[in-house]
Amino acid sequence: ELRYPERLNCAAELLHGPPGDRPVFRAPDGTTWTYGELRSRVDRLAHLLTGDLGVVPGNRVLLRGPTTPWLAACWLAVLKAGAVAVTVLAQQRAHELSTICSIAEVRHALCDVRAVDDLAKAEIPDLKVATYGGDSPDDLLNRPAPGTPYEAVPTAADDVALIAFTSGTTGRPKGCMHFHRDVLAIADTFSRHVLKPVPDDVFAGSPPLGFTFGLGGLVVFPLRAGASALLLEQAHPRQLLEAIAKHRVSVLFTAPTAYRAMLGETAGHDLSSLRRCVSAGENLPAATWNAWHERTGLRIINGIGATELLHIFVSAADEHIRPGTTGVPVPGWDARVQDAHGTPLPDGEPGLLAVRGPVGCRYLADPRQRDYVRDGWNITGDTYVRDPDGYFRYVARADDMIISAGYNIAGPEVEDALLRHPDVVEAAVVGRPDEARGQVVVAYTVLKEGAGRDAEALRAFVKSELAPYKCPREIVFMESLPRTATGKLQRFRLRAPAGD
Ligand code: 3SK
Repeated sequence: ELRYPERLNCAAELLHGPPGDRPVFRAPDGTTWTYGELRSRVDRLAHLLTGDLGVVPGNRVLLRGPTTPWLAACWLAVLKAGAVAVTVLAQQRAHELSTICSIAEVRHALCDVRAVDDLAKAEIPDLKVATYGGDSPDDLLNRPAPGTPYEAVPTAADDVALIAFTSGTTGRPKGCMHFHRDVLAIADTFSRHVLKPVPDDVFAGSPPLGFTFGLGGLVVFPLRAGASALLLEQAHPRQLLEAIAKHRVSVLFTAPTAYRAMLGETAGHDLSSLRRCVSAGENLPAATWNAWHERTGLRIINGIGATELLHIFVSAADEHIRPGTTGVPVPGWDARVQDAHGTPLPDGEPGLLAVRGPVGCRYLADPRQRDYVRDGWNITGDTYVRDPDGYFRYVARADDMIISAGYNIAGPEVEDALLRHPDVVEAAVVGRPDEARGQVVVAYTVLKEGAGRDAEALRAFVKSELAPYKCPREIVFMESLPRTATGKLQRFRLRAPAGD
């Protein structure tokens, strides 16, 4: 069981450990910050926040900007000052920012000078914005500030440290409140027991800090281990490959689609520094796991996490990995499969994944809390099967099951089959309403550059891999698939009738 003191400031806790001359953040241009430099920059920022900007403990502070050491330092300073970080995504526009600020009652913002336009257009009453990274004397980093240490606000372990917004794959954003102890708990469960980082590790990856997958993987886990992180403003697959080779990255966090996209481009890139590859954010198809293993010799650590629960709660590493499954509950977490009434189901039967552990879902002023937490279990909205050996196998998002002529068809199983075809780069399979069959299976695919669009050949391939009733009735070729800002597939947009 995890035990934290009653008074706990997670930012102070993450910052205090390693020697001052150890590297902590790296940028693509070679700039390196040491732990000592980070500590003094965070303290300077905390003085400015609580002095010039008038932030007091409990205030919610919006953070917006590309993934840089300064964004990470601002996040730590907000928490060290006892305020609450609301980190948003670069892709979120004025309207979304207004909604988030209204739900979270945000009155202060720290914004990278390059990302201020949308914030300026947003309608946010009484918002005080301070930019960082610019030339103006008004810019936060150019203002005079005490060079003295800033004493961390002695927050309670269960004071709110951050509010992470999720819109899932559709709907009004929900703000998930997380405590100071939650931030340490994700490091002391998944990172400590599954990832097992060492101080010489160099972390890098594509998820932004506004997505808790990235916050954990690029800030919380490296700091808790006394390691360092390369923070990339641009992290498309090719840039990731270049960065891994150039900066000797050893721990990689990215999503299944990025692993798949990197596969086509690994030639000529030295990946010998990599020792850990983590995949989450979406289901990792077995085809992608196998292809990555064949190409690199590395075994991807698959995981399922949720913004509601801050990070990963089912996973496996090393010899415990079973390709095609997500893994087992991370030490400290409990998981089961249950029916819609909350009754546990026997192994082998698909049902709703329910989890409980050191972090729970706490939506800010949102009635959907009642649906997510039932009888102390968090219901993630995923359909899973628990195998007799205790491994959890992803089936589909609960609302992504297709029922066609009485057959239950899991879209991801058909996607996995399509991805085994050498020409297919991405696939999304949905049900389309049909008078005779209830629904029919439709596949949306993205092909490798130069591959011929032969739907019949692809259908024949799927029929050779799966029972024929699972074969898509129609195959639609796309240039790209619709995704959320965090890279999750928006199946609802594919299900919508044309023109929506
Ligand atoms: O969305 C997810 O699957 C996820 C994974 C890891 C950590 C956090 C999140 C939200």
